[in-house]
Amino acid sequence: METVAVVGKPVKRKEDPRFIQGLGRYLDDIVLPRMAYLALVRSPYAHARVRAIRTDAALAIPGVLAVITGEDLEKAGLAWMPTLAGDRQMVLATGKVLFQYQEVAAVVAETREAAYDGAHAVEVEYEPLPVVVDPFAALRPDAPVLREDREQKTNHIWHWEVGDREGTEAALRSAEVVVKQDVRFQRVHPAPLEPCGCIADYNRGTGRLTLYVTSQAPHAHRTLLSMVAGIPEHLIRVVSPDVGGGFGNKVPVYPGYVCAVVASLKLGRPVKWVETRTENLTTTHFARDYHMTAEIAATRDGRVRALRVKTIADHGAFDAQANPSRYPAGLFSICTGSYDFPVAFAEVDAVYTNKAPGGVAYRCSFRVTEASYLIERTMDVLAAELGMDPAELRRKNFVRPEQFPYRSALGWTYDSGNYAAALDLALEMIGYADLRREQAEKRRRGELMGIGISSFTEIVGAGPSHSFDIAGIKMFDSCEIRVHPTGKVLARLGTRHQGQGHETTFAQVIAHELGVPVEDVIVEEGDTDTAPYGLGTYASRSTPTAGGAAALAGRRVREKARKIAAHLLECGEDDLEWVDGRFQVRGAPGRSVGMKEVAFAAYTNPPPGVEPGLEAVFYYDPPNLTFPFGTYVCVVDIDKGTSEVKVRRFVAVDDCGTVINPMIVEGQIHGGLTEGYGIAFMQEIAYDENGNCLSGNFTEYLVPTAVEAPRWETARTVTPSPHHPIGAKGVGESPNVGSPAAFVNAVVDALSPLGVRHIDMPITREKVWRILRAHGITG
Ligand code: PCD
Repeated sequence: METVAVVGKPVKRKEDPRFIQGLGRYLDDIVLPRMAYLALVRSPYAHARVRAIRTDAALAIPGVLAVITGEDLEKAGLAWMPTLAGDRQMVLATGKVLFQYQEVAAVVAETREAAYDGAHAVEVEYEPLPVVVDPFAALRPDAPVLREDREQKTNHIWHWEVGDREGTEAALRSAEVVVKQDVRFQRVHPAPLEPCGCIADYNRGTGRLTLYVTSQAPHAHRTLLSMVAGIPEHLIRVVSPDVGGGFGNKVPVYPGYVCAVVASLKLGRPVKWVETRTENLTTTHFARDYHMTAEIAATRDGRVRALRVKTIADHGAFDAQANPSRYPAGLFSICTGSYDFPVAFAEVDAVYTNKAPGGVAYRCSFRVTEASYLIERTMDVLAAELGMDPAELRRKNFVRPEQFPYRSALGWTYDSGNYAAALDLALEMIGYADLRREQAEKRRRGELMGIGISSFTEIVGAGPSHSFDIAGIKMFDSCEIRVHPTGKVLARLGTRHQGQGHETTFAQVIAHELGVPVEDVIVEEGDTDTAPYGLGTYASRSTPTAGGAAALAGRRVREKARKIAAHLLECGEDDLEWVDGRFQVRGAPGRSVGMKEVAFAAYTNPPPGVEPGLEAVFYYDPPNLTFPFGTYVCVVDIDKGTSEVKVRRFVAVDDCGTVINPMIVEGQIHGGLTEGYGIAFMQEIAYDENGNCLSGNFTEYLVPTAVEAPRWETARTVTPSPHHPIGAKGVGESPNVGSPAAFVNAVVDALSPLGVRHIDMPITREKVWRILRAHGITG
């Protein structure tokens, strides 16, 4: 079937036949000749001085080839690596360890088993030191200084602020109503099903290093590796094979990668390192861990006048957040959300503790989830204070459609939006008025039912080069299109999907622009030897950036195709119109050619003076970010006997502008809502007072399955981005950004007759039980 106008169609995912047949090629599927394995020795202590490391017993184990320690790396100048946040992180411990399971030594062996046996046989002498797990305690003057390597002798890392401090303060002082709420976003983890890993393959013959790695950003990894290890960039090839979920976890560079590279350089053999689930949960990047306080000033009749936010950010042992350079707290300043605050001020202080480093944007455009949760939670606190319906309060304060492009008090220019439309649709779908009546009735009978609303605004598509870079590299993205003589198309992009469906959606965009069937376009990502330079896939940036590049590269191909078409149709270029995916002579619908004929002519019969071939590359630097939004409504019933919170209904109305593939977008929403559900009710990376991680596997860190997940009801409104080439905004993160507040607001609403105003996540059954028991409702 010839499908041409394919943007907006639920095209089946081109990648799925290989995935559902088990024919995907993930990192651990790759086995190279003479490949050795690497395992890491990790610290059992959260804070300790390393007195000695003895490797003889490990080296005596059959099959063990080498043991690498921090001292060895020091000689190569690689004991520490720079982080994206401008800090540095130990690759292997030198002097001391700063968090439990920190990397202490690496053992390389002929087999994976021997590598692990070797790792167990490395003897490390530790001298335990006092542990600091609480960031507030870490800031006290008597707290032990964790990072002795830094000049600054405190655990405070940095202070960041934005907005109008005095103006906000004045508005708070003179306000008719002020609410203040402490809100914690607990430490969570992206926990992709496939953990992180790599194979470093240094070839002494060619001098080339190939790094196969579970990477969301292969080009950035190549450049960073070249800068850190001093290997010329053209001698490095980074290949990110099929990736089994990224969720931000596969953006950073981890010590295991560096160790594998060093081992391969040392041995001249390929070296594979794949982490275990426990290593993934306890050492690769966590997310969130923000302790926030919000204050809203408002009028009695519910008009917001000011927002003030103060945050303590727990960064663990190293400041290793993956953020664009200029934004130490990511895009947290989107915390005014969907509301027209005349003035606002936000500040964040980052702190070291004896916990794993990170601060990755887990399904979140760099701290947007924290911001969105905070404002959506606090708006409900304000509604409760005013005795106002939370939907009404939101509607009253929304940025109105005619205000776009809207400049927020904290400096963002929102591209487009219609917040009331999404709210109205969601309320209508869920039957809001009836639910409130039902709730009133149930309350009279002492039953606990709650309705929670979240009208979030996202900010995705990092980003415009005027403000976005990572380690100096501007955050554009790219697409290269080659049209073969028979009209079939190969497209390569600088992004790297991990399950999102780019092989389908970008093929749709390109097919649409070229007027070819979507089946005829193959999309490749992830190999730095072939793909054009791009910054990768995270922060819902692929559609806003590479998606724009795909459309514009397609149009660039079409510009050349027009010359060839004019030659074939023996007319002037200006006489041609682009109609239904074909070049047609104006006023003569019978005379037309499609891309297939043009492509053949490009190689067999190009017009005089026109270069043969038909290809184009486009590096797209977006003028602005895109601002997807939506309203989620959740209905819960709480069982007073068991303390179970049952999500009865969940309606999600999303607006991501032009939709490329509605089926894929729907899948993205389901996935993100399920993750949001896990965060709201089940998950926390927790530590005891000695810094022992209590959430090191899937029996302690719970991942929702189809059994727990509620039934999602989805719908959409469409407000195109005015600046994106096809009007699309990102969407992958929205459900994770918007949903936690909807869940929590619903539970708090259910318990509000008991005087409950806020509950921190995860809302476990135990937490609910404690509240019910305190009110004598349950035994
Ligand atoms: N789309 C469409 N339309 C529109 C938009 C969108 O269709 N309008 C689609 C596209 O194309 C793709 C998807 O959808 O396919 C998505 O997109 P976006 O939003 O743009 O995004 P991206 O960039 O692509 O991706 C990223 C995201 C993120 S960020 C995350 S986390 C997650 C999500 O994505 N991850 C994941 N989703 C997912 N899925 C899967 N399957 N897997 C994964 O891993 Mo970060 O920052 O990284 O944390």
